[in-house]
This record gives sequence, structure tokens and C-alpha cells, in this order.
Amino acid sequence: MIASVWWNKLAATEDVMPGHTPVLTLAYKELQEGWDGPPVTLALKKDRQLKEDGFTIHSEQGRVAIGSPGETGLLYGVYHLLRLQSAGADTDSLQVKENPLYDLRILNHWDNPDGTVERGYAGRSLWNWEELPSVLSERYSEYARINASIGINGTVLNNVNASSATLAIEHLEKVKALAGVFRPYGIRVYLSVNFASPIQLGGLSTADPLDKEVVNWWRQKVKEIYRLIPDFGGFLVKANSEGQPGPCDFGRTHADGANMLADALEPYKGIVMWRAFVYNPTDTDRAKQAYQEFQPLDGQFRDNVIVQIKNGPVDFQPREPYSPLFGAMPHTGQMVEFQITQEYLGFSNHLVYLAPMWKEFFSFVPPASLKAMAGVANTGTDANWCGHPFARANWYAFGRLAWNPSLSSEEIAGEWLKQTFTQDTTFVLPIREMMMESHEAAVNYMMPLGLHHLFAWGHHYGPEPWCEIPGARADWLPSYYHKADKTGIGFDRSRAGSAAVAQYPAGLARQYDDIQSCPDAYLLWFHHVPWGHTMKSGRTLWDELCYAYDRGVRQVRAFQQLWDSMEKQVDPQLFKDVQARLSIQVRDAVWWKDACLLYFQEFAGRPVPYDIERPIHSLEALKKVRLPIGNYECPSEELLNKNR
Ligand code: BDP
Repeated sequence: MIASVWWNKLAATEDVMPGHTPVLTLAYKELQEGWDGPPVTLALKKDRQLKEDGFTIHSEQGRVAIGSPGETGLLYGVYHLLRLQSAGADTDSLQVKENPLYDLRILNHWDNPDGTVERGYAGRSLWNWEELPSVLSERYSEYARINASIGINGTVLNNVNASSATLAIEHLEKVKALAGVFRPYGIRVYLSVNFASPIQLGGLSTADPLDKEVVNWWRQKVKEIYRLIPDFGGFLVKANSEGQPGPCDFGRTHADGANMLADALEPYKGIVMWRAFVYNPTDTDRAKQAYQEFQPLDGQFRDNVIVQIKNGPVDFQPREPYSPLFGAMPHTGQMVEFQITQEYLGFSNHLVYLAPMWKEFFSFVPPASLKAMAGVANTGTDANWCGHPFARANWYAFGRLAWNPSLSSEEIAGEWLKQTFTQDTTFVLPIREMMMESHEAAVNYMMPLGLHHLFAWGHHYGPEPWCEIPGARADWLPSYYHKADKTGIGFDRSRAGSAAVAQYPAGLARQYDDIQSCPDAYLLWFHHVPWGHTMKSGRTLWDELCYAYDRGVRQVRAFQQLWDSMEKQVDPQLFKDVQARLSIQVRDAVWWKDACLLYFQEFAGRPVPYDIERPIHSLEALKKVRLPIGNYECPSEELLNKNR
């Protein structure tokens, strides 16, 4: 049985079964539609070892019992049972006890009021604000159901670059309608807020968080929200970052701003997720700035504030070391923000399974040291939700890891493949391997050995390591990051350079500081390395770089070959969709390799090793490529062919 829970449709759920709450009605409906086994009983039960969302599943002698202290926990138990069934597990003798590690497992939508999605590559926003609140698209409940099936229990509906109009009463009525659809699925809504809302919406002369009128404005606004949505979750805030307003505009700190909002939300048990994604166009290494600004504020935040930190110190690059801010604020709640949408990983054209990247982060940051996990969503109005069929695996993996970060990437990929395609191991095993390799492959053909931010201006799809925009902020240009010159390449963040290494715990700081012990994967992140430097492999840095790019190309060619061999095992339309995207990915990989190697070769002055594929583009031609796309479009094959 394919996709018993994960993608198929469920009949409308408006009518509540007699004697049941909306949540339990849903749970029973799911069983009716999807469960092939013996009778299942659902029971609310007290169990000291279970969190409200946790559950047990016991099966013996032809009966299955699901128990949880909470109704949503029962629903999660049902989804878990269905997942086991569709993954081919033996469901006759189950002894399952599941608790989510995080109480908050939340998606961040970067959706704009006009229906566009910042960095969204799967169509337009799912939320049709013009039709809301009177028209409720069927997709709202389907969205909620998919999320609930993997344990996601919160959603921030709008972009962190937030419009103040989000908090206007007419808009809040619409938010209320969505909250109503999501509620039975255990999902709360949250909003990104613009810190200058008291000025822009409220007509006040200031948004100073210590100003009485401002405090009062937020109190009233929060009250209004909870009158409409009693289980509203809280606010997400991007402040004093990339031009957004914030408390620093008024000489206050991030803590002052966050606490003011937290105090307004506290009576209703609402929370503030305050982002640490901040950097200024100064001389200070951008990678150091979030730490410098936030670490000294440790201990100053209210209990209902969580500082939300991107996994790496810069910005969702194909590979970054973890952000040293994690673990550096022991008296402050912290959560990680991952990017599910592939802004820096080939949009919806490239097959890149992200779980291994997230697990790499967790190998440095103990999951239990965090309070929650947020993911920037990759969903949109595309019929398949995420653009690339395999991009759905990233949504799935995000939910599963937010529930249990100790699951392995393989396990999650295997579950997803079985539920989405088939249980046949001749398909599942090799395709799982391909997924497992796909992130490393993308790093290889885009930015190996710790390189970062070589992206084209604005849209971040293709390579533009040479990019120069007159008057642009230095830290928005690739040369700021790669620092290629005749002597070598890479950003010197050692103690002799920007000293960003010193923000890490002593052991790691020492390891990263020394060019000999710094792992290859982060080498050019932390060091400016001579072209002729001898790498651990014995090759020179230049040769190593060439082989890495070449390996990336060869890896995706192998993915293409493998996929083609699976034609008989996959639904024809789905097969062709993935096939077409893999061919784009291969061409893009060659584009990346040629662009980066030809450009860096001008500095290195060394030949590309003769045993690897020769460049098929010229640097002059590559420099002329301009993709006419905005921040929310995925280039089609035609567009790519026409423009490069
Ligand atoms: C960057 C994106 C930009 C976001 C920003 C953020 O390019 O669109 O607004 O992150 O996270 O990666 O605030």
C-alpha cells in the first residue's frame, strides 16, 4: 500500500462523529481509511512517563491499544501505527512508547501577503488571504494532516520580513479561520511580527520597547489576538537584521525588545521566538556577529523567550560548521532554525536530502540542549506541495527529527521511500543510498572544502564567484567569503585572522585553528590556504578542489543513471518528473564546476588535473549568464537553456 498517510487524500472531516471530539473523530477516520489490521482502541490515560503528546501502542492477541494522556497524542499514535504498517513492520506484537523530544516542532513560512513566498520554489503561498476567512481551501486541512502525521505542531504563517498589516484586525480574522482548520490536528498558529507595528499600524511615534504607550499597544494587540484565537502560539521576530526594524533602533537591546513582547504574551502562555540572525555591514567578520550581539545577553531573556538560531554562523550555506552561539548561552532558551526550502541547494530542481546535514549539526549540538526545532518550509501551491518530489522527503525528515532527533537519516529516508513509492528493497535500498549521498554531492559540485556563498546575486541559484555589484554591501558578495588571490583561497578565521575560531569551545577552537587538524570539510571556512598546500590526501589544495568538483558531477550522473534504471518500479509521471529534474541537476553541476574552477584557476594559475573532465564552458560565457528570476521562482529547463 502506497502512502497510506503521508500523501493520500482523506474525506472532508467537518462532521464530528457522535460522542467524539474533533481530534478523536480524525483519529478514528484515519484508522477507518488506512488501517488494515485488527481492531484498535484509543484510550486517554495518565502515564508519568508520557508527555501530553506522547503515546504507547501495544498489540497482542488480535487487538491493538493506543494510549496517551492527550487527544493529540492519540492521533499521533494512530499515525505512528499507520506508518509502521505502510513501512511493512510486523504490527502483531508491538510495544511502542514514544515521546517527542521537543514540545515545539514548528514550520516557518516565509509567505508574503501578496501570495508570493520568499525563497519558495513550489508555487505560491498556500494561504489564499483574499478568499479567507470565508473560503477554506481543502488544502488547509490536507496541509495540517500531513504535518500532524509527522508530529509538527506549530506553524508561523508569514514571512519573517513581516508586514505590519499582518496584525490588522481584518487579517487576524483570516488567521483565526486557519487556526480553526488546524486545531483538530494539534497545530497552533504563530505570526511573524514587524517590530515597528506600533508606528506603522498603531500610528504611535515610536516603537521603543520601554515606552509605556508601546508596551500598552502590544498588550492590547495581544489581547485582541487571544480573543479571536485562544490557543494562539506567539510571535516570531526578525529584528535589526537586513533592514528590519528592532529595539536597537531605539538604543535598546534584543533582550529589551523580546521581553516586552514576552510580557504581553505571558498571561496567555504565548511565546516569543527571537531570531539571532543578525549582521551589520561592518569590518567584523559576519560569521562572528550573532555571537557577539547575543552571547552577552545571556540570562536577560524571559522564560517564554526562545532565541532562534540558524544552524550555521552565516546563512544556510550548503555546508557550515555549527553556530558557536549554541551552548554559549546556558541561561537562555535556544532553538535551531533549519532551512527546508533549498534556497542555497538548487531550489526545487536539485535532489538533495537534507537529513544528513541536520544530523551533522546534531553531532555538535546535543539535541537535548535545545528547546525546539524550527524549519523554513518548502511548501507551496504546486500539486505535489514541494516542487521536487524528493523535496517532500525533507519536509518529512524535518518533522521526524523534530520529534526524535536521534533517528538516523537512513531510517527516515527508508520510511519515507516505503510510504511514498514501494516497499520493494530493490528500489528502496539503492535509492536510499542515493538520498544519503545527495547532500555531499551538492556540496562537492557547489562549494567543497568549506567554501561558501559563491552564489549569484539575489536569487542564489547558480554560481557567480566573480560577482561584483557597485555599491553593494561587501558581505553580500562572494569575494568577501572566498578571498581568492594569487596566494590561495579561503577566509582566515583562525586566531591570526578574524579569530572566529575563538567563539568555539576550547577543544574545537584548537582543532579548527590549526590548518593541519582542521577537517577538510571546513578548511576554507576557517583558513586562507595556499594553492600548493599539501592536503591530508597528499594532493595540493588546487588539485583537491578540482577533484571535489569533479566528484560532485560524477555523483549526480550516477544518480541519474540509477534513477533511469528504476523506470519500471515508479509511477510513470513521477518517474519522468524526477528524471527531468535530475538532468537539470547534472547540467547545473557541470555549470558550477566549470564556473568555480575556471574562475579560481585565474588565481591558482595551475592546470585542472588531466584525468578529470575538461570544462565545457568558457569563463567569458559563464560570466554573461543572468537568470531573469526573482527570489521566489525556480528556473525551468527552458529558462536555463535560453539564458546560459
Ligand atoms: C536569507 C534569505 C533572505 C531571508 C534571510 C532571513 O536570503 O531571503 O530573509 O535569510 O533568514 O538566507 O531572514
